[in-house]
Amino acid sequence: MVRVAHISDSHLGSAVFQLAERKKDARACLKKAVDMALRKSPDILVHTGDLFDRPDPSNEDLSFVMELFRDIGDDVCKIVVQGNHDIPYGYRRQLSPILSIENAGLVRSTTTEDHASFTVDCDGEKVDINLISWTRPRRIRHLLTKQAGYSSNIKLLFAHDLPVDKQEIPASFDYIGIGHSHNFLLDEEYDIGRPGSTAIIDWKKEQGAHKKLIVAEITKEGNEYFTETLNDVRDFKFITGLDVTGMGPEEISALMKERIDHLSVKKNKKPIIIMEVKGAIDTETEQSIGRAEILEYGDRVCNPLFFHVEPRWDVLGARRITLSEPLNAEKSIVEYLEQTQEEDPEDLVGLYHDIVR
Ligand SMILES: [Mn+2]
Repeated sequence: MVRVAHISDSHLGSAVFQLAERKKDARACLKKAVDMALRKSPDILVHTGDLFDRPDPSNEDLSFVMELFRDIGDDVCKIVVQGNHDIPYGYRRQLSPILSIENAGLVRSTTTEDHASFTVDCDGEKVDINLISWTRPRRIRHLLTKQAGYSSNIKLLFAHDLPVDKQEIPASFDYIGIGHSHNFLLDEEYDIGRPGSTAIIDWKKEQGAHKKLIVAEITKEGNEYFTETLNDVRDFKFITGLDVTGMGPEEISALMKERIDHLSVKKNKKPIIIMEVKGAIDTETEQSIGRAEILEYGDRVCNPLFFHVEPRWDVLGARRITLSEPLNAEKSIVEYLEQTQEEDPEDLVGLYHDIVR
């Protein structure tokens, strides 16, 4: 049996809302994931790419990663494939920072190529390892076929992304570990695992998403899977379901404050709060919403690292007017003027009477 601990997509250097604190968080999230993985005593620790958010990581991030892998020691086989974020645009693969880490002897990767195949020894058990770094989809199909041959050894495939149907993946692999998408997936029938990112990178795509450490105990007869939830080190609070259709600015403001009041936050944890507001409002209302006041209120009540209001509302050119008796012209004029607050109703009603007479 060989035990694989699988993590992915750490995006070191990324910072949601340009918050410098998130760069530190990303490192802490990776450290947390690695520590969690090591507690499972894996033979192989694999990171399926996008270790960095950019192909030119900061010295801080690069030295952090080198220290992290160095401290794991040589008892664990450490593997990193190169993700699309690790590689400079245009596939100039040789410039990836992953190559530096590999050249330092800290991890195995795909060198200056887009793939690699080698055999390692895990407690006397021979394990064939096949790697595919980020490359063009056609090239991935080609590499898959090339690496697919039968082996009596345990045979593993790690790729940043496999843009093919699962039925097209050759059955000769005993476990297929992938990354790229930041949400957890485990298909035990096809033995495909994707842990999701170690941190929240893009909250719009990862809201309510699960990220997990995948531990696979692999034998030729079949695999056993264990997963453990990987929460971001930072608290993210999503306030959703606010529909402000037909409301005025004061009502909207009151609703937002009420939802802030109901949030359970530990003040010393400095969470990131994201409030999504949807519905249909008119231009006038949009301009009158006291956003600064609401943000200030949120800051006071929750002491967040950052509070963001995401306006998902549609702005209507004109406000919908409700007329209780549309055939009653006089009443309709009054109601119209009341709802639009355009002019003094008396004037127009007087004018109407003059016309009718
Ligand atoms: Mn990614």
